[in-house]
Amino acid sequence: MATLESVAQCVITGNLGEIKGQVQELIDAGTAPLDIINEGLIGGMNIVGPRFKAGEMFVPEVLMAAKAMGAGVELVKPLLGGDDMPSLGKVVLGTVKGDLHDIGKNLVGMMLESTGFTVVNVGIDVAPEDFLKAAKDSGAKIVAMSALLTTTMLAMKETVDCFKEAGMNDVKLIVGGAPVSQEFADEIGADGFAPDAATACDLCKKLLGC
Ligand code: B1M
Repeated sequence: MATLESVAQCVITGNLGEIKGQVQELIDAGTAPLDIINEGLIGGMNIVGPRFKAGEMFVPEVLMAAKAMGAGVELVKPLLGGDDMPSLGKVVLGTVKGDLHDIGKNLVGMMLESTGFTVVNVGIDVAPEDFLKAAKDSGAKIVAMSALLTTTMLAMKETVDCFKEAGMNDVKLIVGGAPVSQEFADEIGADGFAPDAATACDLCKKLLGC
């Protein structure tokens, strides 16, 4: 019999084969859609994040967990009024100009969505002006940048400068990616650094006071 705990377990183990049946069973039994999301699906992802951070889970497993979570969310979403779908806030996410690496960035996006943020994924090779436009258009209060090359880290500083010049000081700019460090973030005037996807979620929550 499906329970909120067994749905959480399907997320943790990335069990794409079973999660839809389990979520449907809960829906048919009259379980509140928000409970399925908060206690079942997000509940599972709340276990995955810290395990990934602690090195107890690896990238493929986290991707499977995020996929399973997505499959569950798809079933529950139509049952929620648009306004009921909980969102902690909007985050613009992209890989900086000149950089085509997107595996880590997408992982951060999936984890942010799983945590409850609305993610505006602007893709790869994103110029500073395009980050700025996306933040203005979406009203996001956080812009998260990813860079995997030492050479493209410089585009992070260009983006920070671009926001400063535009007077967009209420938008928090955060950075991450293998060559990036807290020291570098401080040096370029970014508002935060996250070494991994789980920490990126914690950082966004902290910056928005969630
Ligand atoms: Co490239 N590549 N690559 N590559 N590539 C690296 C990064 C490199 C370290 C390999 C090496 O030489 N050892 C090296 C960079 C050297 C350097 O500058 N220090 C390198 C190079 C040189 C290049 C090319 C220049 C190679 C060439 O063409 N001569 C070229 C550049 C293309 C370009 O971008 N303009 C290139 C191309 C490619 C591929 C296209 C083949 C492919 C990318 C495919 C894709 O992304 N769709 C690729 C890959 C796969 C890699 C490696 C092997 C793996 C990267 C990865 O996906 N890691 C990488 C070597 C390595 O890291 N072992 C390498 C897994 C991913 C989950 O981790 O992205 O670090 P990561 O994300 C983590 C955290 O960093 C953090 O959270 C994630 C999850 O925990 N995080 C954030 C990431 N973004 C964040 C944003 C945040 C917060 C946290 O916002 C706040």
